[in-house]
Amino acid sequence: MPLSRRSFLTHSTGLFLGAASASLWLPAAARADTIPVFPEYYTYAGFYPKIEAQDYRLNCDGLIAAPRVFTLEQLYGLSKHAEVETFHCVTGWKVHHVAWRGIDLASFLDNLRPTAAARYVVFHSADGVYVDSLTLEQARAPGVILATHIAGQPLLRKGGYPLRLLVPQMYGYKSVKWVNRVSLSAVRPEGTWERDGYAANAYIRKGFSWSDLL
Ligand SMILES: Nc1nc2c(c(=O)[nH]1)N[C@H]1C(S)=C(S)[C@@H](COP(=O)(O)O)O[C@H]1N2
Ligand SMILES: [Mo]
Repeated sequence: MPLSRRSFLTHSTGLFLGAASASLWLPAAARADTIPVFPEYYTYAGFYPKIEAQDYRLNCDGLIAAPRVFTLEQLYGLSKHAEVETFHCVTGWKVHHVAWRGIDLASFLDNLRPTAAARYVVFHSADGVYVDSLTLEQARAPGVILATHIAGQPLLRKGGYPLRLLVPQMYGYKSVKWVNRVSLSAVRPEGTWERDGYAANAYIRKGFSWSDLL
């Protein structure tokens, strides 16, 4: 996504001010107890689902021992994995030092007992539109969580409340917001961004990005 003229001016000013002052005017240096401001809160569906805690359910189905349904209370009970990560959007922005808490996906999947035929984990959003997937191996990688909290507080509505995937090794488009269904499958459905030509295996590439200048 090209920089708008206004944000280019902001970037240029930042370069003149020098690196030392950068943390004063950017979300990059968010405090651990303050929810960091993301440059964008995307909604491919065109709206932010409004999900009430008591109505929310996570449905797990497909190639697992038996279908399962979790309430938010049950999920909060499993949400024990804390980590701090840089969040990268493929369009160029990133947010440093984001403190997440969530459910370790590897152990969650073990608990669902995928059948031998299961190869992919498909994440559906309550927005009814957005979908993405991981291979079972990618889903079991360290740090991959179903996030419930950011900076010690429940996710923001626009940030995926009450549950979003977080795949720290990959670009943000893999990290489905408002997850309400996890389905194990033998085939990989095309993800929302893959339809537009983006990689299914969206590992973050090292190298130049505009936001490195911030
Ligand atoms: N349901 C849903 N999940 C989504 C998106 C979306 O539009 N809808 N956008 C993705 C993209 S491209 C990115 S970079 C991150 C952005 O997270 P944020 O919207 O919390 O900043 O969410 C991802 N997950
Ligand atoms: Mo993104």
